Amino acid sequence: MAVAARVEHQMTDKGYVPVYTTRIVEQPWDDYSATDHEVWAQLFRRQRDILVGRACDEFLTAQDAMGMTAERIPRFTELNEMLQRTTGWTLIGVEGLLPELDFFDHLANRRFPVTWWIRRPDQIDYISEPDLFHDLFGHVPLLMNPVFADYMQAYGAGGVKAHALGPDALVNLTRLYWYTVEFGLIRQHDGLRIFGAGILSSKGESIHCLESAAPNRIGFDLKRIMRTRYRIDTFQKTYFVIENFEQLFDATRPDFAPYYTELAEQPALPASSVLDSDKVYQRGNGEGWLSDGDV
Ligand code: HBI
Ligand code: FE
Repeated sequence: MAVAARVEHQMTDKGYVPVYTTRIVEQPWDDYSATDHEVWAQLFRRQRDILVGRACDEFLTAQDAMGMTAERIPRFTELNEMLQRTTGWTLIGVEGLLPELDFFDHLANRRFPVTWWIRRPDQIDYISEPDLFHDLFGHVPLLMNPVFADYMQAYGAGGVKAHALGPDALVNLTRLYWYTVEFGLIRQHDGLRIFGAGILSSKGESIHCLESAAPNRIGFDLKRIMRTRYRIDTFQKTYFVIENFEQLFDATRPDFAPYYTELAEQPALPASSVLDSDKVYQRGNGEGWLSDGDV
């Protein structure tokens, strides 16, 4: 296992939490052990099997184009050559979660922080914090898509502004990231597909989000999302569905400040709520649409 003194713990009002450094680290590629590469290989094969027909075409195509394979943990330097040629993003190595303002500032400058270490074999099915597999496998391929790449930068710029406005604005904006970049679905010509990295890096949720009758699948609506609470400890109760990546980028064109003011007057919505104004999508998998009767 590649190791470094990466985590310290600190007692806060949220309990005993890990605190990471904000420094940028060079990926210690030569230090990855055979076990690290095996964990990558196992996760990579398992997810690719599940994601054909479930992940959006843009994701699968980009992942292949980047040369990500099960064989070995990718080198950031190699992925960066490809990203530079396409959308101009740069991956930077980090120890783990960054303070929000640091994170937003990187995105606003087209730098995507990637955790350098990979989970242990006993954490294959679940890890509560982002590791290299989540960050690289889940987030990086779509940075090759020009429209999604611009959306990520716009989100970062919006984050820097929200941070200056205060904690309530930040709560609203963070929900947007959660319900799009992490847990978003997209409607493709043949049915609903996944584009959110939190789903793409999870075996259970990749199946649940499309095939379970339990969660809501609701049309993307910016202010609706900004009002909606989310769960970090179970599968999502609601997924929001975009029609295409342009819709996502277009939503970030306006200044969000008036939205935050408007939303401050309204109560937050529970994660599982459905409103009369919601566009509700039927459950769909790679085989196309299912009618109400099939659910
Ligand atoms: N830091 N490295 C890293 N990766 C994230 O996804 C991340 C973060 N810091 C904050 C954060 N995400 C969330 O607060 C998002 O809402 C932006
Ligand atoms: Fe993530």
